[in-house]
Amino acid sequence: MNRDRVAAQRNQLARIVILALSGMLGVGGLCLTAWGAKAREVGRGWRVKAAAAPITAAPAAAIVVTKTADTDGTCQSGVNCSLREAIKAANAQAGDDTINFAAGVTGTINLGGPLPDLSTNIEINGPGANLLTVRRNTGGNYRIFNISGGMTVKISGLTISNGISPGNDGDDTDGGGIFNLGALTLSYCSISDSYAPFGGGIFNKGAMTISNSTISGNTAERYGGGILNDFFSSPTLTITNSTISGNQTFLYEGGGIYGSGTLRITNSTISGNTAGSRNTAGVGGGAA
Ligand SMILES: [Ca+2]
Repeated sequence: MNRDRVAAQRNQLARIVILALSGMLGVGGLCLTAWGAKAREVGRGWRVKAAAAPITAAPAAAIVVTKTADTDGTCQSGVNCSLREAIKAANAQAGDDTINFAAGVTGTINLGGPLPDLSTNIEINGPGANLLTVRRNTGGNYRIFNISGGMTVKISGLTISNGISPGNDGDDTDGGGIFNLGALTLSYCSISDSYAPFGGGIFNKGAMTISNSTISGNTAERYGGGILNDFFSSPTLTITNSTISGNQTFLYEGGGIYGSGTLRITNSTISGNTAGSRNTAGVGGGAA
């Protein structure tokens, strides 16, 4: 049986199905999709034509980081570009962005100051949490990543470490490693050794998904040593295949996670977290 005959039989079959549906629904001029072809009533007969490919804008080329040095100049993608310069370039250019790392960009990015907020839709694809760390080094107290409201951000394959929330008032007290106002997906990441009064590792005020990641060794003075899902803004947090361990609060609940809003945890380990001495609600050190 040749291809033309197969196609003819499929078209005939599509016609029968469509006619049957048209009859059932009593609808003429019905448009249905069958076997990837769009059938349309034309006059008294049927014509089957291939569906046109959707028209989409070409995605911007990925910005490629080439070094661990935290320089603050202009990114020459794939040639001479730091993570800081790549984020600046992504924020400055229209459209969604992707940041990749050239082969051999491994070890530690020691930051000399806060990175620009992630204020564009962006995907940052690290080489692996065991291969590349981004950490606060000099330049005062700051978080590692701030995700602006309304942005869709994906971060994978990085260790994010040693962040400290920048101040003692309002949102500045929230989130030592990451402060999320957008839609953030973290995968294959490690968030470690960070500090804030609220949400030592992560403070989530948006929509957040964490998978295949480790949140460890973070400290909050008050609530949510590892993660605080904000009290007031009804955030959503979904955690799968991850480990929340060795985090602590000095004072109140949620050594590992303090979960208000919507919190879903599946197939994850929450262990060895401790909550503070004024934990009068008697909630354990894990998820509160
Ligand atoms: Ca952009």
